[in-house]
Amino acid sequence: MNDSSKDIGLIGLAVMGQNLALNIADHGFQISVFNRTYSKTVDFLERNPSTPTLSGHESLNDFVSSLKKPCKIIIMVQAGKPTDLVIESLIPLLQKDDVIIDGGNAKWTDTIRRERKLSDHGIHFVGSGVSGGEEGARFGPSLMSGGSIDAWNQIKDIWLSISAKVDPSSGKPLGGAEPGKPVEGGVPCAAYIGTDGSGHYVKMVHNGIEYADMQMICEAYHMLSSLGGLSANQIGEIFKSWDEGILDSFLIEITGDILCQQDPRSGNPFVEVVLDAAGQKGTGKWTSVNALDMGVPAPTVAEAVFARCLSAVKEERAHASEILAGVPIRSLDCSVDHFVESIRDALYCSKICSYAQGFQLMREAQNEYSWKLNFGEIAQIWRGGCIIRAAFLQKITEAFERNSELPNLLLDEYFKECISTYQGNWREVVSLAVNSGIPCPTFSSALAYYDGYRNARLPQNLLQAQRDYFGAHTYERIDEPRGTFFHLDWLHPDRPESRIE
Ligand code: NBP
Repeated sequence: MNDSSKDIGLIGLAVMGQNLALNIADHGFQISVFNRTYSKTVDFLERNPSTPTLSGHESLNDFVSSLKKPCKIIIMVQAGKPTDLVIESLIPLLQKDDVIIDGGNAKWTDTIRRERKLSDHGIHFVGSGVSGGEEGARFGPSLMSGGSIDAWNQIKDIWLSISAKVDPSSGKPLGGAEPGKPVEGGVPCAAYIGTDGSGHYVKMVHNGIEYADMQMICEAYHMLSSLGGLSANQIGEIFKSWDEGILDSFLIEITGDILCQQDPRSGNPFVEVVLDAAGQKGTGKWTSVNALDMGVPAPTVAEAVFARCLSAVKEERAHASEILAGVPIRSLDCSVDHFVESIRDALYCSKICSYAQGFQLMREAQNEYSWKLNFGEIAQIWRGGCIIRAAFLQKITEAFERNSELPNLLLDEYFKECISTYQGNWREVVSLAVNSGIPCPTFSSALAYYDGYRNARLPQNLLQAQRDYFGAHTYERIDEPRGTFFHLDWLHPDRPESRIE
């Protein structure tokens, strides 16, 4: 029925699109859906007969005609070329002030390009990061939207309704939603991030931080197992207890469940039958490449990406393991309880550093792209729905409430105190791992970042001298104003240096 009565349309009925459509319908909005392969639309509608607010169309024309004006259309298809193809097919059917929302994992630079192109047609474009995977899409994702404020105002009611919610006083996620029974009340985990690609940029940094969080957890598991001699089940119980404290988070919670799971086939711990070769879809790499492009130190995210790459060359590693020597595993010179506590402290300190890097990256990006980001609010909307949801994010919101211009999270009073208290254990854990030949790339890179950031003088004085020696790249002096450059004639180093204007 093409009566132009639907509140919103959605294109792309794979897992994310289907779940988001049901979530929107649950909240009482009338929604039309469209999929390139029509049989999937039919199948989807047949599986959800008791959702009266949902309808589907075989032709794109009929789909667009079914929407209230100005039309609002969410695209949930593969990022990249498929997204461009869908946008191209929509342009002739849309009118001025209509809104296209891309909920896929688009690269922020693509979103900037698409927004510019569509604005030439008078069509609004919102690049909205959707976090939380399938479950988030179904029961409440975290939504990070970038685009014009006019476009945001058009979609705001729907976005705030369908997003995850957190308790306003504790900041804890309000969960427990069931199909057809959305969570009532709470603070929505959806916000207007800024113009053009800002929403997708923030979603990308979120994913980069997620890579680091996951790798840190793996390193903790590796050390508890190899150095602590603990079984998967014992480590699972430790993670469950950690979920009650400062590390309280979705990833810690699911790690506890995973480690306590038995393999139904062999009866062994499930985690031990899973091959140690990680995959990746690219957002961690984008974050790291962008950090390198902008010259922002985000080594912990990059190490997490490289750790996946190193894991992926499984056969090569197996071969090398028969050739390359290591060192014996050291035995603990403390109680297992103290060791477990030290790993927890090291994990927390490393996590603080990787978030500090992520927020520094966003700070630099806002200058690069003239965005105005609200960092406290970004941490707040990550509290629910997201894979990285964690109690710890409330501390980040509070840090930016104390000082919205905070240059680095490490300088906030709370985080400064945490690291000051826990760093002894962090250093012990890293040194024990290094001395036992156990790789801990994110724990150790976070520690190097911390030590680098807190040192007023680093050895790059020598590096600048080397650069001047072989390439006449010049150097600044500690006894001259910044921005004044010199070069020494290294063939005649006794001659006075030249000042480079
Ligand atoms: P996929 O990324 O697997 O995309 C499949 C959908 O794209 C299908 O509906 C397919 O239609 C449609 N599609 C393709 Br492919 N090419 C198309 C084209 N040229 N024209 C129209 N439709 C086309 O689906 P997903 O896993 O649901 O993810 C959707 C988006 O959400 C992606 O950008 C993804 O990165 C993002 N995302 C995913 C997750 C997650 O946990 N999976 C989380 C957050 C964000 P067809 O049925 O005709 O083939």
